[in-house]
Amino acid sequence: MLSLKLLYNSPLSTLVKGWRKKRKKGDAVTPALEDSTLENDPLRKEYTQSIPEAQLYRGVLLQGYLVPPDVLEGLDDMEIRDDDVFVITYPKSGTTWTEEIVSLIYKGGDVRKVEKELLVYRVHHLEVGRPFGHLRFLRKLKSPRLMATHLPLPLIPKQLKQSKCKIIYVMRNPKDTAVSYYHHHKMSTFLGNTTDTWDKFFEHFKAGHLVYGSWFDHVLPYWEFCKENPNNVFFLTYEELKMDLRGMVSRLCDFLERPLCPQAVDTIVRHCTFESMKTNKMVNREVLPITDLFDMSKSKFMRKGIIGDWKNYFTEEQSEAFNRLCESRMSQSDLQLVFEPEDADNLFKSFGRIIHNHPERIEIELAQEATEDDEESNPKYYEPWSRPLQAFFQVYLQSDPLTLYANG
Ligand code: PPS
Repeated sequence: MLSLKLLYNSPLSTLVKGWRKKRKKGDAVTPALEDSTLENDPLRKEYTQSIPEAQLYRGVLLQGYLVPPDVLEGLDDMEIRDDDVFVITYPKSGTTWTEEIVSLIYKGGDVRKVEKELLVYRVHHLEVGRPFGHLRFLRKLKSPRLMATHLPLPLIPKQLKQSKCKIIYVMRNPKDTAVSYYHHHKMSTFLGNTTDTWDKFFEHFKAGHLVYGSWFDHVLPYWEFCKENPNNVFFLTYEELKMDLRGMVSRLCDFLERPLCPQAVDTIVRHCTFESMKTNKMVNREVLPITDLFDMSKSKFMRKGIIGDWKNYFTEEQSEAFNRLCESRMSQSDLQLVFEPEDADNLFKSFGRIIHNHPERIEIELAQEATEDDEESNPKYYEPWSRPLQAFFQVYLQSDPLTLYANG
């Protein structure tokens, strides 16, 4: 059994750290605390100081434990295979959930094949791994490789952006993501087991200080990337998994070109409910090759698993301030966010998907548009590709731009 304390805070750490070459200004990876701009930003500095061995990879803050700099430096040129599968997320967006589903799809829905193997050995993290030889390990994996990353789009391997391999991007509404990430910071040794209050954490999230950076900088480029590559990038939301797990598992089977019989899909659905995953030691992080990654007395990894928990944390002012931030950061985007289970339910009933501008949804919308008598006086549905018009609707016509639906 390995321990982070042993790896990073004992004489053994000189091996791990000493082996890391001294990095200088201009390198792709540098110690985050050497960033001179921190001096002008005390709040960001405070957060950066709270992350053990924090590092900057091309300007994006990353944890220091178990993210070896040589891996980051080798990622650009990593070879990607056409049959690789990647799950990509901003942290706390439904990574584990999607990984377990994908892993089971590749095992033909046979849960016996995952009962005794930890998820971390079935779906491999791109940038988080063993302190030595992680890239080599990934290179040696047999196909099809199932992998996951939290890296923002500009930082993923170059070939991954051009490859035919399958990418599943999972988004969760940023308010619930923030709350889940807050608890994750409390429980995670590699994030410093923060004792910050929610109010302080919220300020960091809003300002984009956190490990892996700003939620908006993560999600929005991937959304555009998905629209440019609809055949090999599937954009999925946590809320969609929550509303219709069966439907989304079936869609994932289609996307991955791994058809399964209805019984196998049912088995995956039963296995991947929150209740089932919460007690499943192969996924709930209670058993891990490194023993002290998480302090489960602070929070459980499988914590609540719901849409809308943010309402138990955000004050009204925080919620409004965050809505304004969404408006300003997303006014040019047609990406749909859903913060309430009821809204998710309504969208699902109307379209079978939450994501606006998803190819499936465009078809339904176009059909509905065709039946509108007077489109101009009732701008309920806008042409998904008409960005300026849409931005206008979002900003000026909607009482709550976050539901992204005009009134009426
Ligand atoms: S991580 O650390 O980035 O890999 O975390 P990630 O797996 O992305 O997200 C963890 C949150 O997902 C919830 N989760 C689920 N919710 C519903 N159903 C299922 N099956 C499920 N599996 C994981 C998990 O509880 C975390 O959310 P919160 O809100 O903290 O409960």
